[in-house]
Amino acid sequence: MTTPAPGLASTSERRLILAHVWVVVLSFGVAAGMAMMQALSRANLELPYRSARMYYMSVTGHGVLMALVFTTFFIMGIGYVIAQKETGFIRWRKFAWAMFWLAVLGTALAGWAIFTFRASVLYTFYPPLQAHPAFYIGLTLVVVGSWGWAANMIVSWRAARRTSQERPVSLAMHATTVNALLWCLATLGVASEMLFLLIPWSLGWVETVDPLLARTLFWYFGHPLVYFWLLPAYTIWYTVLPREAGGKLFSEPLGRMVFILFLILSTPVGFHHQFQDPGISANWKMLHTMLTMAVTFPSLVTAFTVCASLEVAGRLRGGTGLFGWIRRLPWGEPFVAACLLAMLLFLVGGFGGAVNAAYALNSVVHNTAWIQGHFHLTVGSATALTFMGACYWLVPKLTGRELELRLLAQVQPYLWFGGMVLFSFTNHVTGLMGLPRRLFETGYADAAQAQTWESLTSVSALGGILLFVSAGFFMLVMLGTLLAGPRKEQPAIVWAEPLAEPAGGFRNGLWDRLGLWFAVAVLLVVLAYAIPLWDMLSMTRYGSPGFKPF
Ligand code: HAS
Ligand code: CU1
Repeated sequence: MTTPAPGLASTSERRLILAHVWVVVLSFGVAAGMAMMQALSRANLELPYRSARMYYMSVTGHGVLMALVFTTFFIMGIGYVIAQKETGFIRWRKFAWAMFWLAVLGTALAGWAIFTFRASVLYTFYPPLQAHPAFYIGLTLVVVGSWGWAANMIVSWRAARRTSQERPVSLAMHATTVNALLWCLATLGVASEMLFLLIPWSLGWVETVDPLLARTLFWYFGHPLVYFWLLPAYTIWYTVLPREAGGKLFSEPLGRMVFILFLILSTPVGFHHQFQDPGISANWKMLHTMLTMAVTFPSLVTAFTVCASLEVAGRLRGGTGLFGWIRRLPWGEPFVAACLLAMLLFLVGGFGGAVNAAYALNSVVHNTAWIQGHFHLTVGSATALTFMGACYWLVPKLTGRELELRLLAQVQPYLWFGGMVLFSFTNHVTGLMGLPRRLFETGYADAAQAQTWESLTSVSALGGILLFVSAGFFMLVMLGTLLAGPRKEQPAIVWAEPLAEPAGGFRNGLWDRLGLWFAVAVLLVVLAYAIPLWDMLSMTRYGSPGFKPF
């Protein structure tokens, strides 16, 4: 191992973080390859091996690897970086390794079930589609591994608090701890779904499963899951981007507030994925809608704060006039470009989210290609592109090696942006034209309606090709840097400075009381879920046997 950036982790700590990075890079590579096949398949191109069985296996593999594995391992890795910087070392190192290997084992089990065609149930694994028990047990192990990480973040936060009673922990530590708390609360839903419903059912201990209850427990988890993906991207936008772009963070207290609002508002909103489900009364759907509208607020504050920070950067770099500062931002820096382009795509994806959350509009877009357009702009861009950019920033610091193939790293975010524009925008439009999501055969035997969206599915496939090339560039840069980048001392990690000291100075304030806010979050969850869940458990329930159509 070479000398890392000053102040960054001992050799064994870097090994732990780099182990996470390896899983990130490899899972991303496999998932990106499958995505390309799917995009071409949906354009009805005759490919070798094209079949419904192959398609649903591939969509499951892509969804699980991208949404559950790539993201979770990145989030754990960056969390360790933050905790180590905050407190000087990573706590419970052996336990952290054990949790890492548990999550890897879980990924391997689920991967085996998927790639041997035993789990074509898509990443939301809705019953009555039924998978091999290894799939459910594997994913449960990934979650248990991530609980070990969450405990580590919370303990590190407490240690940092103890050493500095007066001054709050850094915004980065605050944010990663909030994300860990949010994760603990959210995963209760999926853990109960797995333990009480899906695992016993897949093992044959019970004959039937209640799809409505399972979906409800899934979405109790599924919505905060999207913020579990988003908050690390926001953490990077608040604490790394302003400085790398040459400026300062516009307001630190606003950042602290934003993460707390996510902690309390992320979970009690899951019914916005179930507007079209029977068995949940309109009143509860209404409450969840209102809370969904509320949870867009911290994102709007983020749009403002991050934009203001970028304006500071652009002006410090000599930008003038109304928009001159935008041109002055370092668009050629791979990390900065990835973040800026991710943000631009998220602007569109976020507003699409507000459309989804409106009941009447949801009935138009639900289960159409619009939804896959939406989530490729959010998790597929805001999150994934920011994480890729963060790898360009972080991996050289971890390895003490320069970024290899820098030109490819500079081009890669633009290719992703272009690919996503072609892919996601056309998916929004074809969705409005009635094209269902998750459909293998989009041609409907040349039906007239299907012909109207045909040219657009080809544009979307073209987007898929650009995304594939972009993913290939990312892989080459990462593998090159990890294995062969030229050795050179790297600058230390320094969080973005705030533009001005907060009024009243840097002191622990209301937003730093994580225990209090966690209690508020639990209370809101009970309010939003206790009665509808009780109703669901007490109504006459009709279970379903399992189905394995593919
Ligand atoms: Fe969503 C479905 C509502 C955000 C992910 N969402 C999904 C699914 C996924 C997903 C994966 O209400 C599909 C699930 C499935 O498979 O069935 N979503 C929302 C709302 C928001 C939202 C209201 N979603 C996300 C994020 C995700 C994500 C974030 C992942 C990371 N979503 C829904 C609904 C459904 C749904 C329904 C169900 C649909 C159905 O019927 O099935 C909001 O949180 C969004 C708020 C965001 C904004 C944008 C803020 C913009 C920022 C960027 C600033 C950029 C600047 C540019 C300033 C309001 C922060 C600066 C640049 C310069 C160059 C200067
Ligand atoms: Cu959601």
